[in-house]
Amino acid sequence: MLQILHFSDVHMGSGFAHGKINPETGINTRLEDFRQTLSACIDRAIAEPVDLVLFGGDAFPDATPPPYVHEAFASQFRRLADAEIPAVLLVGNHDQHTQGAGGASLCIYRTLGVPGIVVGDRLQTHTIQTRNGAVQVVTLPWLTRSNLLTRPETEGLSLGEVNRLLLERLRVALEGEIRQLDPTLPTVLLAHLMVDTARFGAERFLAVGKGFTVPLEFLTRPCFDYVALGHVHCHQVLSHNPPVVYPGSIERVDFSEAKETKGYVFVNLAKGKTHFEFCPLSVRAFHTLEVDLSTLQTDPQPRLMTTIHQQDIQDAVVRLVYHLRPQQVDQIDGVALHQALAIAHTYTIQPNLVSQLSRPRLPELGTGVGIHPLEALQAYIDNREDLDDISTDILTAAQQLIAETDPAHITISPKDLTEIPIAEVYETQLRLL
Ligand SMILES: [Mn+2]
Repeated sequence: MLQILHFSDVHMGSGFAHGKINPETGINTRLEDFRQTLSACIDRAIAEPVDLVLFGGDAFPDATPPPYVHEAFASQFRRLADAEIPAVLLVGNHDQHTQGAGGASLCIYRTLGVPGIVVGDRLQTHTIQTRNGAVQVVTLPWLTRSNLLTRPETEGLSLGEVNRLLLERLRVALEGEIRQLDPTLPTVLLAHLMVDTARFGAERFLAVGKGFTVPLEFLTRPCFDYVALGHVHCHQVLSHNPPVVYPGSIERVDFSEAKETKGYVFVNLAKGKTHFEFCPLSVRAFHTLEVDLSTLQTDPQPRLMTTIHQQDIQDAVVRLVYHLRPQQVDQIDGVALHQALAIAHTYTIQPNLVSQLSRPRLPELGTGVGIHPLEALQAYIDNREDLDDISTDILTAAQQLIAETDPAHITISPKDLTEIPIAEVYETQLRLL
């Protein structure tokens, strides 16, 4: 049996806006947080000691981090090399440089020949000797179309067609790797990708209609005893046989990850009977304190202070969002807010003036199970006297547009109309992944 420590998505050097300069070191406190959390992972690896460390990709926000950020990452892997624990560093999308092969930020480890460190920047099988025997690690870095396709092959194709072609190539290439595996050795697939069944925070499918995703059945092959993933920041287990696991990011990169537990995965690898355990890391808390004061007829300040005191914000990254009417602005005691928030690690205050002109949602749009776009438009026009003159033209034009589209795709459900804030989170997360 082999012991493996698997973590991913370190993103060292990101989220500086949520930190402050440490006056003693001159370094942003969020870099110190990330370094400390990565160090906690490496501590565990050395304390055991494990036989192998797997890093699932996305070391930095981009492929050209400043030297001190590079150094913060490298100094932790140096500890593994000193302890003679082999490690595989997989290349994620944030690690790739646009300028050709070998451009990934992590390739420097191979160039320097750091003992025991393997860089996974292509689909390849590495047989690694550990103190408890050999293990095969198939590395599958973030795929772009240039990895498996040539320009003439993709010319004139839609994005969907390119993705289908890319998947077909991946299927063949992966099959080629699988066929030459030694069936007597324990085997891990280490991949940085979006699986079609991956979810995050708001329990929505991440993958729907968003770029290149890989079907889960590509990964759940009996030849793999464990599938170590990277890319999605929210820890999740996609399959148990074999285990297919996203450990998630090790630190909160921004507020969209406020509610997620961060950690790494400890794996006991054995042919056909792998066990794993998610191990939470103690990381800095993020809290959004939000209150609507605009409906209050009394002094809004006590409600605002109660909102702050309800949450344990000591040493947390905090954002206070309050909604108020323009007439209430003078009733807010800004000095008291700053005093109450001072125990936070960092904080931002976002007052949000509620416009007197904004209309409440039309009740007609909030009821029923699915509403036809024409009905929705009719309800809108009925509530806009200024559109009376052109209402017939609008409806006629809408009917023509709808006639040109497949009606199955354009029914608006009340759910869609209420999910705008989640959609914002969704966009934020996709940008980070
Ligand atoms: Mn990624």
